[in-house]
Amino acid sequence: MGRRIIICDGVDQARQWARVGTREEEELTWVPRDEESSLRPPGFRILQGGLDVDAIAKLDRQSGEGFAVASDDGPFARAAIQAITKAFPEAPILLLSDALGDDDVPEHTCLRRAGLKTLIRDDIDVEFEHLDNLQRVVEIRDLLGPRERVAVLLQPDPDPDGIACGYALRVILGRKKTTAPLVSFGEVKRPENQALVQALGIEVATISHEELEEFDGIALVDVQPNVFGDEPPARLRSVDVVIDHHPERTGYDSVIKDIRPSYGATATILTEYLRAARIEVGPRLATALLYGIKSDTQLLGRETSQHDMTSFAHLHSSYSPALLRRIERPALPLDGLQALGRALTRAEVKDDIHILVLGRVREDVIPQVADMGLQAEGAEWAIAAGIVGSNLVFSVRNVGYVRAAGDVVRAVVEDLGVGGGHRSMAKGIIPLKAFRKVYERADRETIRKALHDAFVAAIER
Ligand SMILES: [Mn+2]
Repeated sequence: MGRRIIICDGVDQARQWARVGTREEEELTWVPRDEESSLRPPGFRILQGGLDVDAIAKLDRQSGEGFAVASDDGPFARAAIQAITKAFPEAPILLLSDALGDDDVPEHTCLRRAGLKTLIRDDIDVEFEHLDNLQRVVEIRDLLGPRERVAVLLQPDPDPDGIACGYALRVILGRKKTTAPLVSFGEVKRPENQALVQALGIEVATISHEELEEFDGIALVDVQPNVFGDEPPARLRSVDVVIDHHPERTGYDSVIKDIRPSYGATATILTEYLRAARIEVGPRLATALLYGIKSDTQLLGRETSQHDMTSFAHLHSSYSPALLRRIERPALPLDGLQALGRALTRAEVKDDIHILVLGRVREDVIPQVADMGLQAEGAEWAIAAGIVGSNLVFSVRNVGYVRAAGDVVRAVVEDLGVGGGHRSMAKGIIPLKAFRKVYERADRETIRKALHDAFVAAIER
C-alpha cells in the first residue's frame, strides 16, 4: 500500500496516534472539536472544510492508497466512512476505535476495525497488511462472482501446496466443486498427494486443453501459464486470476495477479486471504494449508519468510493432527509390514549407514521405512530400498549435519538411473535391467552390498 491518509477525530485521537508512532507514508489530518483549533498536534494538518465529501476528495487519494479513521464517536466515524466511500468507492478503510463496535459502522466491503490505544505500532502495520489482503479478496470475488463456471487450475501432478490453495480459493469464493472444480492437465501421482486428496475428500479432475475452453473463468493457483509450455494454449494467454509464489513470468495476461516470490508457499497467501476476510477455517482446510506450507518449505526450513511462519502458527491452532498423520503416513499394507519384518532381521549399522532392503513392495512403504530406519542407534544415514515394477527404488534420510542427501543420491545413481532430493531427504530410482548389467543379480544381499559401497564412496567423495 502506498500513502495512507489518516483522519483523526479531535486533538485527543491525533495525540494518541502520534503516541503510537507515525510513519512517513502517512498523511496526517485531524478535525478539531469545539475550541480545539489552536491545539494543533505536531505533524497534523486540519482537514480543510471539515468532514465532508468535498474535503475528502481534495485529499487526492491515488489507487491503492488506504484510509484510517480514528474516532470513538459513532456519528463522526459514520460520517467519515460515508464521505470516504462517496469520494473513493474503492478505498479500503481501517477504523481505529476503542469504543465502537461492528454495529456502529455502516456496511462496507473493505473495512476493518481495530482498537487504537490497545494497538502497538506493529499491530497497525499488520492491520494494514490484512487490509491489503482483504482488498485482494474483494477484487477476486467481484471478478469471479458473476461467472457461472470457474476452473481452478493446478499444475500437472499437483502438489500439496497447489491442492490446498485450490481448495482454499473455492472456500473464499463460496463455491462448490460443480461451479469451481479443481482441474489439472495431469493426474495426482505421488502417494502422499493422493492421500491428501482422499483425506480432504476433494477431487482434482484431469482435463484436456479443449475442455478448459468451456469454462467462464480461469484462476491459477501455485502456477503460472508458462509452466504449460513456452507456447501455452491460447486460452491460458489471458486468464482471470493468478496467485503464485514462483518468480513472475511474462508472456500472459491476468486481470488479477498476486505473485509473491518471497513467500515459501502459495498456501501462505491464501491463509492471509482467509484471515483478512475473517473466514472461518475448519480443521480440514487448516490441515491442507498447513501441510502445503510444511511441504513447500521443508517444514519452515527452505526459503521460508516471516509470513510463512505467521500463517503456519495461525493454522496450527485449528488443524487436525490425526488428519495430518493420515496424509503423511499413509496406512502400511500388511505385506509391506511383513517385508519390513524380514528386512529387520538383517538390520545392521555399518559405517554409520543403516540399509533395509524390502524386496517387492508398494512404493509408499519405502519412504516410511526410511524415516523409521534413521532411528537405529548409530545411524547417520538410513536407506530403504524396494522393488517397484521393473525398478529398484530407494529412499534416503540423514541426520542433517552430514553431506546433503540429494547430492549423495545423484552420485550413487550416476549413469544408472535418476535421483535427487534435499538436504536430509532424497530418492533414487535404478531400472533393474541397468542394475543387473553392473551387479549381475538383484537379490537382497547384492542390493544391500551395492548400495552400501556406493553410499560410502559417494559420502566420502
Ligand atoms: Mn508452491
